[in-house]
Amino acid sequence: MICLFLSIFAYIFQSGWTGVNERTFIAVKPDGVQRKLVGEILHRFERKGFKLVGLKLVQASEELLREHYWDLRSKPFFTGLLSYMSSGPIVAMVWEGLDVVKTARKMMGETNPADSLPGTIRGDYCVEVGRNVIHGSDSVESAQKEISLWFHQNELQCWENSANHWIYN
Ligand code: DAT
Ligand code: MG
Repeated sequence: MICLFLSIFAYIFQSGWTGVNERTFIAVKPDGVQRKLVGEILHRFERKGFKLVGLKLVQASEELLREHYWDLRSKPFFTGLLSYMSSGPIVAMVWEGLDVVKTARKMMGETNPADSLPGTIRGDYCVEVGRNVIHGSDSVESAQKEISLWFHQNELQCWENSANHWIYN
């Protein structure tokens, strides 16, 4: 019930989610799906203690990808980025938890896998910037925009995590 109320509040006032209810948009890119990294990536976020609230396998349209990467439209790699991102299915996810946006970025590593530390997803599973297997929102504001771009409100689940008492004090 509280979850439903927060959901309606966040939707109407576009206030986003804060504290333990912060949300981020994570996507396993087509190379991550092809290379069978979906389970491993899900596993890392689950084990960390974040809560999964949305999950789907999608073939992204060019229109959606253009909007998703609109800030990068003037970059020389933009066209290549769109064709890479539309080259196969993507696993789109929404994860929830305290500081999830910043923490997910740390778990992912740097944009260029060569700069990513071992132990991060990009540090462990990829080599080139143009095939860096995962996307994660870079701020709470972009998370809000990306979640509403990739998911309908009714695709996000409100559920009580029975492990919450063991994750938050
Ligand atoms: P991030 O995905 O870490 O948020 P970004 O938003 O700057 O990085 O760029 C989006 C994606 O664009 C990135 O994951 C891979 C691609 N990209 C970025 N810089 C690139 C480059 N110099 N050459 C090729 N692709 C690049
Ligand atoms: Mg980015």
